[in-house]
Amino acid sequence: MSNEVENVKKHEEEYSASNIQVLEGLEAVRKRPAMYIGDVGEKGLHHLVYEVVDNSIDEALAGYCTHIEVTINEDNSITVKDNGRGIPTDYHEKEGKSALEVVLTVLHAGGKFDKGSYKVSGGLHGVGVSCVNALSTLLIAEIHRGGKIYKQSYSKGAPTSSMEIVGDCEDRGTFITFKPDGSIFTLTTEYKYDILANRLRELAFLNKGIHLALTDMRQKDEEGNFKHEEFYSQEGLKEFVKYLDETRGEPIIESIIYLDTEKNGTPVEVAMQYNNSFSENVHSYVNNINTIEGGTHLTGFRRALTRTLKKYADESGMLAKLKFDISGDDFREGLTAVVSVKVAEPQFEGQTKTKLGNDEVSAAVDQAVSQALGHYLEENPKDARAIVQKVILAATARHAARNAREAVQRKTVLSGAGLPGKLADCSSRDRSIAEIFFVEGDSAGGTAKQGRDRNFQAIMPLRGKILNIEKAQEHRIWENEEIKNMFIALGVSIGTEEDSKALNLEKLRYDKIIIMTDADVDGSHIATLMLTFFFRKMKPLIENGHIYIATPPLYLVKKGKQERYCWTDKERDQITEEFGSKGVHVQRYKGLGEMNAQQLWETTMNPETRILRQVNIENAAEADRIFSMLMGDDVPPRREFIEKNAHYANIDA
Ligand code: 0RA
Repeated sequence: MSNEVENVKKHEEEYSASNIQVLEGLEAVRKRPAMYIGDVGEKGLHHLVYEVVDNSIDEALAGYCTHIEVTINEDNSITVKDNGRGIPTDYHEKEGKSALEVVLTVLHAGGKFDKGSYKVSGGLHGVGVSCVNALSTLLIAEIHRGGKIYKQSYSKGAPTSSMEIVGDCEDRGTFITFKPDGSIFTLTTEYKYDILANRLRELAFLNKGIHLALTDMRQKDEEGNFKHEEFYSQEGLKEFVKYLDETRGEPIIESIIYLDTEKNGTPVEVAMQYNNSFSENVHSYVNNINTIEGGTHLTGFRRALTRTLKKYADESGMLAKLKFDISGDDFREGLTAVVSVKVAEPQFEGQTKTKLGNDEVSAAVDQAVSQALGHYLEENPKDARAIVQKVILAATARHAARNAREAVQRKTVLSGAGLPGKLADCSSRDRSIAEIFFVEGDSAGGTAKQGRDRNFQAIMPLRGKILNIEKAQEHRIWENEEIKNMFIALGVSIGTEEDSKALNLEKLRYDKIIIMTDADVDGSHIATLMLTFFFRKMKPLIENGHIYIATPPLYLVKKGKQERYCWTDKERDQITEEFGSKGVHVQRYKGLGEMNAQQLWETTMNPETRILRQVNIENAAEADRIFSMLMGDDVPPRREFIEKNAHYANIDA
């Protein structure tokens, strides 16, 4: 028996004191799980996996690990394997137990006693594996280290066995299997392959050279192989930008502008590409966390981009004929870019704690980008001219858009009156209870008006398809009646000339904004157009959880006087069976219009009985890609996608 294990055994009897303290720590996690992992819904459930994977990523970034494998087991437990050094198993004096047990039972213990390396990864909440342990009915840790295999089991954060040597090995690494506690994750304990795949793909792009893999033991193909994908990126963000741009317009420059460097001790990696689309597609990360609120790294990037391009444009003389000035936005139209920095002690600010506050990072990114972009422009004059031409085009279009936008702005900001004629407003002025339904078509709009509770529900019918934001130029957007009406009805105003992306939610008139369309291909297309609009032009509405999708039922199953609505084929079959198949009539609802006001209220609008899906952006980069694909020129994949996916993939509605 090795010394390490002897030590552990010796100290097992004197467990109690420190152990109780530790358990109290993890008890807090079980009592208020949302405080530690964000929420106990689908997001939190998946967050457990990220928490474990992040530790393996740290091990890889420290240079000790090359492969990380995630498996969704048949029972929805998860196994994460890596080939790192393995969590230390030796006896830990201060805590009176093995280091493994410390890592698994002490909050934030993760890399505490590994002073040499600084933790750059670590999930958004950075709480460590002990949290995962606390929230699992079973956790098994298997460590391959120093030729031995160590194993220990836990339940709800407490060990249910002592650490034992169970065999010999030649490899090294950490295997963690955990089963999330259904009494905590009451909404769902079912893992979604796509959510995990998207995060692992993102991690592969963000950490070039690491092999990641995902296997789903619940899904087998005809040949008996489990669903499996590998994620690996040799070129990091360069490939990330390529991937994001696959679904967008045509690139206007020869190659992706790329840099991977370190400035003042801050690792900075940036990739960028211009294409002929009209939207900005810039994503930023700090320590592998998507900083959706931006921060100093993004400020540094923008400043460098604007200054360097402006300087080049001025010197080229291309701006001589321009009669109006260029704004910062113009430099980013059609830009796809990813900015990733690693910061030793990140300060996260903002509503969702995804805004980097560290001042020093701004200069680091600025310097790195100015240098690399400056060189690129000098060495590629043809591309440089193409970019400047694109910027001039953007400035011209913006100039044309200004009047149109300001007209909308004046109307929304200055006049309390003048709500759109088509809006049937609710009587309550209490925003916290008020809802607005955007309804497909005038006829369904009429039914909804009759069926609603007019006290708190407003109805706004939309005629036909709304403008495709993805393909329209800015001024067309602000001139569009339907879109103007939406802004006016919602009461929000758009930002100033300098920051047309800022959205003022202070005057938002409704807490819930509900998209209600038919449950068919056309309906989901319209819903997607609406979501694209919110995503591109009113993102804070999504980020703050104001956007919902109504789900009308698919079927009405009737037998005599009995009637039941069904939302899935499975439900329909169940109810049909329950009713006994004789004399059962199944009605398929193709559109909202097939229901009368009472039915629409009962099934789709009544807060007591309806099913609302809240739209959130789980993964902004992936959402961007999907919206570009759905709304872009490349029609075949869109068709296929819409037909296959009723639920808007990662836009986790
Ligand atoms: C603490 C210290 C060391 C490694 C780890 C933790 C570690 C944790 C996890 C979690 C998943 N995979 C992991 N791999 C390693 C340093 C070990 C040493 O100095 O040998």
